[in-house]
Amino acid sequence: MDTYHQKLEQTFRWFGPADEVTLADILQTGATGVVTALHQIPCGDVWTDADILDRKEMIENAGLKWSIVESVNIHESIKTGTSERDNYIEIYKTTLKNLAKAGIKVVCYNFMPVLDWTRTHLRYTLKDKAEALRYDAIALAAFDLYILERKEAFNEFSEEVQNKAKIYLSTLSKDEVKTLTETIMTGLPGTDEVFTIPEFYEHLDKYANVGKKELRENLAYFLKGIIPTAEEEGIKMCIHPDDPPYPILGLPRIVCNEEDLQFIVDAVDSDCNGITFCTGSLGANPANDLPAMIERLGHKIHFWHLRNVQREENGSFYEAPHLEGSNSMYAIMKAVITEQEKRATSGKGIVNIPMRPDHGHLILDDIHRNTYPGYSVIGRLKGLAELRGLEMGIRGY
Ligand code: DNO
Ligand code: MN
Repeated sequence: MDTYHQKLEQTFRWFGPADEVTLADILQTGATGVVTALHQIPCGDVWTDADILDRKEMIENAGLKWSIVESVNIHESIKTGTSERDNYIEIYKTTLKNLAKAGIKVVCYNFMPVLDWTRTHLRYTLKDKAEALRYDAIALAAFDLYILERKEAFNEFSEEVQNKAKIYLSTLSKDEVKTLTETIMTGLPGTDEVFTIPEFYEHLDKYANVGKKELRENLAYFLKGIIPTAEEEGIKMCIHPDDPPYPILGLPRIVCNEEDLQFIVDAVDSDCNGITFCTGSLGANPANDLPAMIERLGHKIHFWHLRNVQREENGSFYEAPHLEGSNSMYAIMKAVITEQEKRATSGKGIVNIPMRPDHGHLILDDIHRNTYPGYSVIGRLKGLAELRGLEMGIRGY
């Protein structure tokens, strides 16, 4: 096949046998690849050959391919830089070796302290009655100031935001306060983990001396530890950006913009030290010029997360339809295709880089399924179908 005519590899995230979305459903979306992880294994434990092969066989028996691991999560000791980190880095390397043995060679991870991605609302109703994930900066401030009661927060938010947050909180019922708390305190995707406030404070304490500089150093230390193994095994590591792309709840964030991504790829200069380019996460910051970032960092991108957000006031946003919202998916897709063509010409890098529609709305019968937040089936299928058409339209065939 002419390499110029290679399409992006279309993938779909699956949370494993516990997911309401089945592999048979995924096959019908037209995706050929599955993005999954062994969510049942606690963070910091090794992924054994047997467990990996079992999952791989399950996926292949359904007529699909396990294209990417998302994520092999990073133990908190690595992020905070404690003495146990070397042990956890060794475990991480063993997992990478075991994945390589099974032929799984792209691994997504993130370096967000304590919480993974954060939202304040999981069922925000749009005009067409679809339900979307939303991050309301005032609701987050209300939680931080008056529910978590974090002292430093009073120096971090302007008086205007503090007032708005107080008013916002006064409109909530007891149940709504509980829902807001649980939504923000949700831990790793694919688990039912929700932190209590005392548990969250325990974690927060561990970051007392870890600011942006230290967190960057700890990420560089981790990369120096694992990238040589990734190179030996032919594994492409790709870091997922922080979501939202700015510090929250007193925790530092270091994967928010081009400068951060450049620091990361420079920390260890290797093709195996790469990026998951998530347009939804990075796109929540209006200063991120996504097509320009793709042009400059493209050669380090091993995985595309394509989705859109509608930015609102004060850093709030909601997840918009894939082709609408604040970022031009047309301009993004053009930049993606340009990167592919560069690779096809130079012969360097995977040409049909995997993409997934990332999140989707709750639409039609999605409402009746108990899927993980953001990971509906019909909503994501709609996003995938739109992106597939956009790609084909831009290519002209
Ligand atoms: C957000 C989503 C998340 C993401 C993980 C990265 O944009 O893609 O579910 O996959 O936080 O490891
Ligand atoms: Mn993403």
